[in-house]
Amino acid sequence: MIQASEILQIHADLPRTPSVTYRTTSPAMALAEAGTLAAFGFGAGAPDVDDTRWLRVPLECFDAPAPLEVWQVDAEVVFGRQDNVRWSAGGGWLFAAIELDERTTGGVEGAAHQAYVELRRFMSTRNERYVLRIWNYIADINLGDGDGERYKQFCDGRAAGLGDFFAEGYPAATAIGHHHRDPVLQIYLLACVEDGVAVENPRQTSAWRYPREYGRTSPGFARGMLLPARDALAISGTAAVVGHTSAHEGDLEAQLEETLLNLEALLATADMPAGFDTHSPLKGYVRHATDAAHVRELLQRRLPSVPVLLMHGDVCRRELLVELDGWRFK
Ligand code: 3EB
Repeated sequence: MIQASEILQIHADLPRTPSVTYRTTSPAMALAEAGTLAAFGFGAGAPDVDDTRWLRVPLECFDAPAPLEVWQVDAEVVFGRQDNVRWSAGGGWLFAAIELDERTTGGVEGAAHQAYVELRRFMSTRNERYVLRIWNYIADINLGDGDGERYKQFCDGRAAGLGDFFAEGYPAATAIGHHHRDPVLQIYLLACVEDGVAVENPRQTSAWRYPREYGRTSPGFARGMLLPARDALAISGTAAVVGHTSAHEGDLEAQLEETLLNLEALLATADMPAGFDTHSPLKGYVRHATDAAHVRELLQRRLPSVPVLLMHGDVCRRELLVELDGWRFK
């Protein structure tokens, strides 16, 4: 018979959920703090720091100065590099990142293929077997038409590189277009020694079931992922997609409202507290820089007290003007 004390023990052994904060500090300060697993700088102004836990994300932030994003665990952190993959680990958690220049891979499909092959090969050497959350930042994501659109080429390469890696279930994910002058594909992930619980959104068709019109290869991602300790939800890139259809073409405000309805439905499905507050850092990706002030004002009104980083980024469907992702901590 299992004793209550053993159940508590099992629970206590689960990796403690990392913290995610946005703050105005220097990379050196953030990286020197105990338990820093990763720190992110945004845009061309982010400094180059020789530490595998530091990542410069090729998206411009509309806040000046751009805050850093910092991930911290309650443990010692070790870090290193293996071929093109830089990584750090501690407390049962793993951060891994890869950046490939498409000019060395023959385009975006080749870059996605190679990046996922390398990430997969690296993951096979690790105890943190469960990839719970992935971010993909892609140059000129909406360039090209129909099946030739670069996002669709990315999806083809990603699926080919992954093979059966996510056969047991997809992680939560984001895929956003960047405007960096170099055609770099950047992918980073958070993995854990324990599995999470994938959550789908009752308002949205699961991405892997999207019909053919959205491309040869359906994107493989879950709408959200509960971390093993069940006290945090990783929220995938979420836009005004209802069923599988883009809603409110050309109407920024209506798209944002629809996105918030999607997020509320996701929280309810995940059994997380309703609404967003100081414990739910979010990112907003805005297609047109001229919409940034409007999006900031709408979010301040609708989600007061929520830490939001507003970034210049393109949603993978060209009719979509804004997307949100982030975290809901209990
Ligand atoms: C959507 O709802 C928006 O290709 O990994 C969101 C999150 C989107 C992840 C991906 C794509 C991806 O379909 C697009």
